[in-house]
Parts: sequence; C-alpha cells; structure tokens
Amino acid sequence: MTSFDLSLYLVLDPDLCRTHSMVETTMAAIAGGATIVQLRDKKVGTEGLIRIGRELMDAMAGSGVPLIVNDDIDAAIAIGADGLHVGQDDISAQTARERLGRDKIIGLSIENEEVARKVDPSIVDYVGVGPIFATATKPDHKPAIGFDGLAHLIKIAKRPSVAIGGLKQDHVDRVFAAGANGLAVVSAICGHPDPEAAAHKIATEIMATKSAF
Ligand code: TZP
Ligand code: MG
Repeated sequence: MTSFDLSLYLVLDPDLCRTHSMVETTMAAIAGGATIVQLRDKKVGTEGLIRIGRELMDAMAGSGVPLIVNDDIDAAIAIGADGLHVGQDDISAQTARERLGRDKIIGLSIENEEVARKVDPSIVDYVGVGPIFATATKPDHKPAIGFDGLAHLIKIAKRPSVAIGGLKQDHVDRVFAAGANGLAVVSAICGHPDPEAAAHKIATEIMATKSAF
C-alpha cells in the first residue's frame, strides 16, 4: 500500500477555497507541510471530481503526498487516486476494498462507539474521528465528541487515526495527547488567505508536539 502520514491532513472544500483554486490551495498547503490531501466536493458529481482530481494528481506528482477521494469510488478509480475516504452512509469499506485492491488507502469516518467497534483492521487503513467540535463546514455533522471522545474512540478502533472538526493550531497538543496520528482541517487552511503560511504554522506545531512525545 502507498505509505501515508496523517500528521496534517488537508480536506479540500470548494466553498472555502475561494481566494485560491483547489490546485493552488493544495500546492501551497503541501509547501507548508500538509502530508495528505482529500478531495471532497459534494456538488460537482463524478465527472467534475474526475476533472479536478486529474488536475490535482498532475500537480501533486512527485510530491510524495497521497490524494484521497471522498465518497466517490468511481471517481477515485478513474483518477488513479491513492485512496478513498468513506463515511458510515457511503459504500462499505469492504466493498471499497474489493474494488480498489490491496494497494489503495481506505479511510473510514467514525463518530461513536458503536461504529468504532465495527472497524475491521484488515480492511480499514485509518479512521477519521470526529467531529471534535461543532463546525459550520459540515452542517449535517454528528454531535461533537471533544478530546475525551476522541481518545475513547481511538482506543476502541485501534487503527491509525486523524481527528477532524473545528481544529486549529491551538488544538495540536490535545489531538496528539488523545492518541491521534494527526489533524484533518478544512477551514484552517482552505479558508485562510495564505494557505501556505496557515499550513506551515500548524505543521511546525505538529513537529514540535510529536518530538515532545
Ligand atoms: N467531517 C467531520 S467535521 C468535518 C468533516 C468533513 C468538517 C471539518 O471542517 P473544519 O473547517 O476543519 O471544521
Ligand atoms: Mg461521505
């Protein structure tokens, strides 16, 4: 499987990437220290995702940073993306694994104990855990779980994990103290006028925090 580092996980949101294009935001975030990128666009459909995804794959080639597609397995396959991220209401991780094969990265969102217990470690490469805080970026999100909830679900799921939901630089120490392997952010980078500087600040904090553990 493509190796991956969840430390600073950029989730692209076209509504928030306004000052820069998706590609510009991505390359700036990678220059700043983003370690993995997810293409998450709920509005453009499979054809639109394929178009943007191909541009992203070209731009990111040689960066060593994997591109994960949210929800849409057909787009992920057409793009030749490094992986797929699914939620509890999407196709199952098992179906995704059957279609993608062993080499691709599969991420699964978990938001409560019940679903955390069902994570199959032979199928799921990492879990996205949250939302830690309520966030306007995902209006239909499940109840916020806080850092105690994060620590609890990580212990149950026993997979590499990335925390998501309302996270910023200030939360880095609490995310790693809870046992997560990284932070996933949308607005903290996509919504920032200088995405490279925003990513760099968070990445620097992450490196300092990880070396203190
Ligand atoms: N899943 C749970 S919260 C969330 C997603 C996709 C959005 C997080 O966005 P932000 O702007 O980092 O709070
Ligand atoms: Mg989904």
